[in-house]
Amino acid sequence: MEIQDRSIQGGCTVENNGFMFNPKDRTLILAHLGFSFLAIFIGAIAGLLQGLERTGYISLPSPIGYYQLLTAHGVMMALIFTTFFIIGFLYSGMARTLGGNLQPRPRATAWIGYYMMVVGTVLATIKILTNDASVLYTFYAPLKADPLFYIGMALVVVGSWLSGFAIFAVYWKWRRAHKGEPSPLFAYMSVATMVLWQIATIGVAAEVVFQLIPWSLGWVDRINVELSRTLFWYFGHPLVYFWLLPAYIYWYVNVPKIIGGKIFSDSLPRLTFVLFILYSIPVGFHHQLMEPGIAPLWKFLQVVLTMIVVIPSLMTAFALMATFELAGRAKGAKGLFGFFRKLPFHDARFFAAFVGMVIFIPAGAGGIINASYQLDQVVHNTLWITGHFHLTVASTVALTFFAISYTLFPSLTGRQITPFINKLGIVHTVIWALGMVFMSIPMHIVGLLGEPRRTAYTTYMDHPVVAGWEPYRKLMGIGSVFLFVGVLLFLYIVIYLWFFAPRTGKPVDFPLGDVHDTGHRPPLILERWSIWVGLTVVLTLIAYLVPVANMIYHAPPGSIGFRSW
Ligand code: HAS
Repeated sequence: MEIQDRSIQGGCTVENNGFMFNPKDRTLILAHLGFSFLAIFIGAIAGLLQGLERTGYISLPSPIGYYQLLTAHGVMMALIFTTFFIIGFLYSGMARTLGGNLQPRPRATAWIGYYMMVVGTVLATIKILTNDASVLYTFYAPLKADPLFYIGMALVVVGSWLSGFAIFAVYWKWRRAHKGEPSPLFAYMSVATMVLWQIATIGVAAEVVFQLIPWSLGWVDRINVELSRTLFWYFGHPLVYFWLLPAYIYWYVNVPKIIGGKIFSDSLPRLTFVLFILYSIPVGFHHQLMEPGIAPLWKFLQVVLTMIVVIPSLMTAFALMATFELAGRAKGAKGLFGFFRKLPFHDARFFAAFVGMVIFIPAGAGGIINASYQLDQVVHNTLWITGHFHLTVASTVALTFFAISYTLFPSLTGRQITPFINKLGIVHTVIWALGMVFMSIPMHIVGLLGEPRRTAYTTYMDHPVVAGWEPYRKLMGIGSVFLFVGVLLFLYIVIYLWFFAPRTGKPVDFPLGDVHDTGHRPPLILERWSIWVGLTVVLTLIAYLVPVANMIYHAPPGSIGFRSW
């Protein structure tokens, strides 16, 4: 579409091509984002309290348990905030790029999905708050929660399937009307993200419906623990890419427009997303490298596949640098890295995402260490891993979601990013990054020194080894205070942009980059989903069929449930 107008708002260049969200889509998207903000708020309170308790600053009053707060923090942040936010963001891009709105039927499906997820979250939260489900966000058996917790989680998954179906329906309608044309990049990536999600969640749905719910209801006495963990991690690793891919969408599609550049290639991002679908699923064993009951051959195979799933991230790093360089050189940048100076670091919509990208470099390197089979023996189940996922999901992904909020809200609410709010967005990003530096670096170090994770605070009867961990614990506690302040600032910013900022008077576009013209159209085979889903099924069967069959046919008697809290 032609750009009709370009203006500066609060230090950010915003464009207007007359696009406005349909009010019904706007309500749907805002409902998802609003609920995700509620989740991040609850998750932050729980995070601060458990963080201070775990690092020895405070002692929790007796009815509140450390594991209870840790569960609330993990479920709210990792499962609920992310899922609601991602689905809202994907709807916004689908509406913007596929004809301007979601059609009534998919919209109705999306609402049903939303309500199912809300009811599921409420059920699970009640059970966490009553201390009947302190099983952490991975809900590993044989820890046994109240059945309503698992039923709540199942509702969240099924609700999210309906959201995926809504996205597929909008996409298919567009494809039928535009035969032979490649779909808009944002829409393509949204479909790929939801394809990955639908395949991945089959694992956790099977675990919850066939194992955890019957067992927690007392219909069966025992559970096959190894199988339940395998089904969880079949889901758990693609879950991390379900978090990452929307951030990549923003980096690939929105950031080029914000920096005044172009998308480097229309085909490369599509290929990266296809690679994520193929390789993010048959790799769950890299979370189970230290577990008995899985033959080393299968672990090794999945380690190799894990190394392959690193490649699309390396391709993304390359494409982003190319985008930055093209944009900088077009603005007259000189020298090898002069283009960096042309990037709009003063614009919170870019700055927050950029800091996320920079953090992803050491975070990704940490991931490769985890995946390196023997090295995992050193770091597995130590605080190193907690440091790893605070750098990945809680920094790279969260910072990009903050940037997305700053970009999306003016388009959704017709309100301006004022200079003050933009500056606050920058300050917020710096506070968040500092919080993660204080928290995640010490976590990595103390993890190498042997401090376990998923454990409450203890000095192990004043053991001298533990005395060496204390300074790192103190820093982690300070980090959690920074991050809590960061969440409060973020919530202040989005509430302001939602309800109080001055109105723009005219629509503010949701910025989408144009592709740098190379004269090449993306190959249409990338849009043949049956091929990619088929290959994914084949790869998954190769990686999982034999070991899972072994777990079932040579199953131990199974475990009764435990309530250790
Ligand atoms: Fe991970 C454990 C391996 C990525 C999240 N991971 C976890 C857990 C979580 C998690 C939550 O193999 C803990 C789960 C639990 O509770 O037990 N992870 C990897 C690997 C990658 C990886 C190989 N993880 C992620 C991402 C996550 C995430 C992404 C969330 C969003 N992870 C593991 C393993 C374990 C694990 C093991 C289990 C360990 C154990 O023992 O339990 C890779 O995908 C990483 C690839 C990334 C890169 C970086 C590319 C860099 C880019 C930025 C470019 C920057 C630019 C700016 C352009 C190769 C794209 C330039 C500017 C300049 C100034 C230079």
